[in-house]
Amino acid sequence: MRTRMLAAAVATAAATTVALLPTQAQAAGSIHLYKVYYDSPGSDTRSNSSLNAEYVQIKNSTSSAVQLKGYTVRDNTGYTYTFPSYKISAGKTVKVHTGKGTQSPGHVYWGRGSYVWNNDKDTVTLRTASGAFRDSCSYNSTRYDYKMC
Ligand SMILES: [Ca+2]
Ligand SMILES: [Ca+2]
Repeated sequence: MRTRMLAAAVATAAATTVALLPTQAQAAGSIHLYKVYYDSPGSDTRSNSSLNAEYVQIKNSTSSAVQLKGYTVRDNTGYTYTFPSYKISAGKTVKVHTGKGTQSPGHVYWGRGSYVWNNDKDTVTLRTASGAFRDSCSYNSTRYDYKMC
């Protein structure tokens, strides 16, 4: 009887530890900027496909899905994209394309008719729906077409 109670106590302790794990993993992860592809391949013709080859990629490194509705991506000039309802799964990324398109898993569209990310230098700023700062990513080089943030 005593042994059985001890086993039950150990099982309870183990269950408590498991229940705490997601919180700890979430604290380790974040919603952050992953990559900015600021000079789309080829001539900058402003075609929609060229505009969409310019994008900012955001990653969810937490262990939970996160609703991004109201999150904003802003450039140095102040051009701002506000996320519609979009749930990003744990460990996944989403690209914010500059041009027009239909939202699909991993892709949302700013809907602009001109580029937003300067080819030489700019700063990407990511904020939550309440305006809290999440991340920023700056670059200052024409040697590369993109930057891993
Ligand atoms: Ca280009
Ligand atoms: Ca800009």
